[in-house]
Amino acid sequence: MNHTNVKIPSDDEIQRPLIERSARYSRRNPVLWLAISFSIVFSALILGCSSEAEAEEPIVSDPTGLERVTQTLVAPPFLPAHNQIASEEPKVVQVRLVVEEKLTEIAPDGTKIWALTFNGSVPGPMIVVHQYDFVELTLVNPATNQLQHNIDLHAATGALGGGELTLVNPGEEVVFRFQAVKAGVFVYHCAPGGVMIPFHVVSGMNGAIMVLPRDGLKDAQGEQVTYDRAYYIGEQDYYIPQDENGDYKEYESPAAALGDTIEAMKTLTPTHVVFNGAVGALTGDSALTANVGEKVLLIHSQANRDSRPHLIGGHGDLVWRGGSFTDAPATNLETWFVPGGSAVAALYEFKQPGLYVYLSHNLIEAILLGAALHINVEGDWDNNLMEQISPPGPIN
Ligand SMILES: [Cu+2]
Repeated sequence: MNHTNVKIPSDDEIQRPLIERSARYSRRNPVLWLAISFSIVFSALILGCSSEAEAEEPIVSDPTGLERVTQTLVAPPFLPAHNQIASEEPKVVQVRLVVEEKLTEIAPDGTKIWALTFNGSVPGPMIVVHQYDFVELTLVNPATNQLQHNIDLHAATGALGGGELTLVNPGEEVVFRFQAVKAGVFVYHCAPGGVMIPFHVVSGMNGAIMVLPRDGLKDAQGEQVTYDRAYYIGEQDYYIPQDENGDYKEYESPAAALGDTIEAMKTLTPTHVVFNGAVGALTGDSALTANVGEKVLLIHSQANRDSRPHLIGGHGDLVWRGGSFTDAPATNLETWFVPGGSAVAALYEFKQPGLYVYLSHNLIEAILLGAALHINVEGDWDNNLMEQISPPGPIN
């Protein structure tokens, strides 16, 4: 990509409009801040609808004056420690993503890919902030890597979602800040230009960020709803080149894999579709866990391709279609849709114990290509909800 004719704003230029707007909403005026908070809560109570509160003037502060916190990112399917409801004014949340190019096994048969990763995992770690927080992201590209990388965050506004301001060569790091003005779950991914964009994304270089409303999630009636657990499921389509015998090929480096992989990608037919990086990554001992009576938030991202998750034996009690927390969630869905390039959140309260399968309800992709995981749920069985009246036996 030619970056020479793209004007990259100076730090001063980035800050100026924020500082100008901050005159009204400065943290240095706690009384005003309290009044704003009250007006949002009051609107939500009166109107019973978060979207009305969202229609308020955006809260913009001078980010340089705000409290700074560091978020320790963790590998999916887990989320970093976070509060569901923000009790204070917006913060500057510092996160660090280190790019790792690593030969990674993606299936039990030993198939390997040069995974291009944020922090070593496919998908990259979930970032969690609240609406109007500032995310200050350090992107590190160690000298041991071969390729140029960057990050395009769908939660960010302007400059290719950060892609123009974050391009780093091996041996460089960059610090980048954006304000999370939209509430929802959003994909982020590497987008270094040209064919490298899909190549990096289908090599694993994508993740998600959750931007919670400051006063938490709301159900379809606008009532506050909280979750007991949250898991992040990143769906990944891989296109592994095959030799003349149909065996998957292995390469010396990501650059060596590029040509053949591009040809495999052009078929638009993935060889693997997996959750969290590898076939069976979240099954057996690595299955997700929950208890009967717990509300579990499942955040599902797909950076490149459409998907249709389904929880066998359960439902999407609340599904934030398209990932937006500003809109009221859909209710009681059997299967929901994740458009390629997005993340979607679904909440389910488990009613029965057992080993649940959560999969793509393209069942070919689920069973033959890998898009399935297990959730091990403990608790008491409710015969009223389901019971075998008589066991299998001879036909009368
Ligand atoms: Cu990259």
